[in-house]
Amino acid sequence: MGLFSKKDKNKYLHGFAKTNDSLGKKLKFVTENKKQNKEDFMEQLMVTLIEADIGYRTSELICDKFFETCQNYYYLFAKDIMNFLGQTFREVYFEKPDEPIKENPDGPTVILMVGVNGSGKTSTCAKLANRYKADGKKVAVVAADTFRAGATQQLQAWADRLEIPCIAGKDNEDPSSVLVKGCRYAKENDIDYLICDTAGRLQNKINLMAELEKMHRVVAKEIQGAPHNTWLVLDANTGQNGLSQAELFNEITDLNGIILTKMDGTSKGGIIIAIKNITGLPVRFITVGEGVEDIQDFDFDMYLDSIIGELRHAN
Ligand SMILES: Nc1nc2c(ncn2[C@@H]2O[C@H](COP(=O)(O)OP(=O)(O)OP(=O)(O)O)[C@@H](O)[C@H]2O)c(=O)[nH]1
Ligand SMILES: [Mg+2]
Repeated sequence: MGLFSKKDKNKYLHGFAKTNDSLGKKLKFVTENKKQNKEDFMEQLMVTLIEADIGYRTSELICDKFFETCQNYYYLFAKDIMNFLGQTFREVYFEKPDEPIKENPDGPTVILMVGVNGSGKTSTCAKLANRYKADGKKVAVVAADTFRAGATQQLQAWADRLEIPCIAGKDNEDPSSVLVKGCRYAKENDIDYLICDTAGRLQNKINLMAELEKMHRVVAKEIQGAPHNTWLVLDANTGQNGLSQAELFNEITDLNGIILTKMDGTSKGGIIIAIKNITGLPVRFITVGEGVEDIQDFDFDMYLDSIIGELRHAN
């Protein structure tokens, strides 16, 4: 576990505590209930997975794969079942390997944050900015949410606290024009990471698609390959609705990652496996609180360990 300090590990456990409480404990109950027959077991497993927001399609896939492995054995201890389940989660998650996060070797790396209202875009911009700054990088944020009154001020306040530049426009200015300003500032000032906040307004698919397309087009003109990363910010508490959001945004724009927010408040951590399995999009980061440091890299093995680790190693 070299990647994580003990402090990080505790934070991780905190982020998945509720998922561990629900999914982990229910799986424990299902696997330790020895009186049931195979059909009952599989049914209970399916229900438990669906309740953890793994979704019907992905839960069915997990159950099928798991059943294939188990049928080769006459008797399995609860610990073995848990290990096979962990292995199945892993297989399903990594069916499509995670692409590494894109970096621009020749100038600013541009990150565009998109997502619906209140999902956590603005605060995640600040958390990411803080994180890159702590790594010694030059960071700036762009307030391209010109739609909601007060949105620019909100990002500006974070930027002031972090002592980083915030490039902003006027209320109702075209967000793409603010992005252009941000890109120009980044090039002129040798910025390493330009993190762009966008509006979370709910609008129809056609308008949203047109707006996101324009944003991509204008930044690509300013900086080669930009935006290098377009991340969908999803509130983990929204469950299966989050999965629909991921499918919709993935269809209408060129996403290459997900940031799952508010993991501290949900027991539905199974959504991570569903999103990856259905959309192929990797979870890049999770956020686990409102503080600027409450952001973690997503690490699948750490995640698995947080939810079913104890059960896999139990005697
Ligand atoms: N507990 C908890 N709260 C969070 C987390 N991330 C964001 N929040 C809170 O969620 C609320 C919305 O966050 P914002 O960052 O303003 O969300 P947004 O997507 O920018 O919202 P709009 O600009 O209105 O679309 C704020 O109160 C945040 O403090 C998290 O990881 N945990
Ligand atoms: Mg916002």
